[in-house]
Amino acid sequence: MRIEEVSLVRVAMPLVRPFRTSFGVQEARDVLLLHVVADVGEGWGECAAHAEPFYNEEFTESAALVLERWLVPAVLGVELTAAEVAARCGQVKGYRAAKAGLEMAVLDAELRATGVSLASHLGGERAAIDVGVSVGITPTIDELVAQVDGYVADGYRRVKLKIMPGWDVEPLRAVRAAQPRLALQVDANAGYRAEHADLLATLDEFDLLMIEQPYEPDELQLHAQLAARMQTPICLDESILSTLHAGTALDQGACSIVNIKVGRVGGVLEAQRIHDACRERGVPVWCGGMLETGVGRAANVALASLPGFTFPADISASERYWRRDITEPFVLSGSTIAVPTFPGLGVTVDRGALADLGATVRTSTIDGRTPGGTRPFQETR
Ligand code: SMG
Ligand code: MG
Repeated sequence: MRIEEVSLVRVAMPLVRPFRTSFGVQEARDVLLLHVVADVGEGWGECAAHAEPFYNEEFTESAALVLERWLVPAVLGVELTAAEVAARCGQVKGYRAAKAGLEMAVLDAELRATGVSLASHLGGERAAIDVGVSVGITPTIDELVAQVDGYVADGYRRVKLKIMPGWDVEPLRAVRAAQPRLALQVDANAGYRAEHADLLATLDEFDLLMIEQPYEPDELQLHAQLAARMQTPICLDESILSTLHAGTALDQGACSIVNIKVGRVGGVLEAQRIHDACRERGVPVWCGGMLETGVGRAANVALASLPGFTFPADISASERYWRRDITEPFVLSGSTIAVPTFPGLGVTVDRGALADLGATVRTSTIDGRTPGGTRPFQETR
């Protein structure tokens, strides 16, 4: 296909409730969507970067700038397939969430044009996926227990608690007491240091599915040391940026479970390769979340329908995040979410909702008068 126009759609979306992790609190998402118009039709993608560079280096403003200056010019007016987007963007180092958003939009256009859903394109095998909910750090332990009880009442059968030094053993003890049989796991977002190893080892008593990313992303050796002394499996999130990273971490014994996020690894196709590599080694994976809108959520749900995704995903129903999403909402059924079956991502972006939320749109197009020429980005709405 030939890409004729790319728009960056930026919209501030307030979260239903603030989400606190070991690195800070979020009350709204600075969302960046990609819209492409190709000769075969249109497609949408979502860049999963957040407003601040606290989860990883990338942040929305930086992703938008890199897209405008380098990534979009690398694909605009070019004849390509979605599978070639990553290579065309390869000169730019990093910025994986920006690349993932662009690839997603091109892939959506390609699959819509051929009438194939993303899930079937990737080799998905399930009509619905098991999901859980990720619960942020709350002002009090009572509020945490109340939130967890509420999500369990909604139907969620797996809960992930965010932990950090000073918010680990006590909150876990309270939640375990209230929910003795709940499938429970924790995520530290790299909040711990080597001196916390003894404390982390005591978390074995809570019968957790896994501990996610206790240490800094580069600390593979520390993770391996912890894994060797704990019964609870270690899962890596921030450490794994590629199939190569996944292989290295597994070889070193730094984890035995891998969290796969489309934005963190540079796109849904690299995410699929990590899944394949882990499956070949018999390593379970699961799909992480970055508080996506319906656009990114659709890609996550499709990905999580692949057979190697054996733990419940951090893909909750739309109402857990948004009062009004910008696509049709994903709804919970039991503790599952249905996999879209329509072509491409299988969701429709609600332009009216985007307008109501005050979205800004910047667009670059090919210049019909100059062979190979493009018009620079300008605000269009
Ligand atoms: O999308 O439900 C979601 C959020 C899941 O906890 C979640 N994501 O490290 O796994 C993680 C975090 C990253 C985002 S925290 C603001
Ligand atoms: Mg995580």
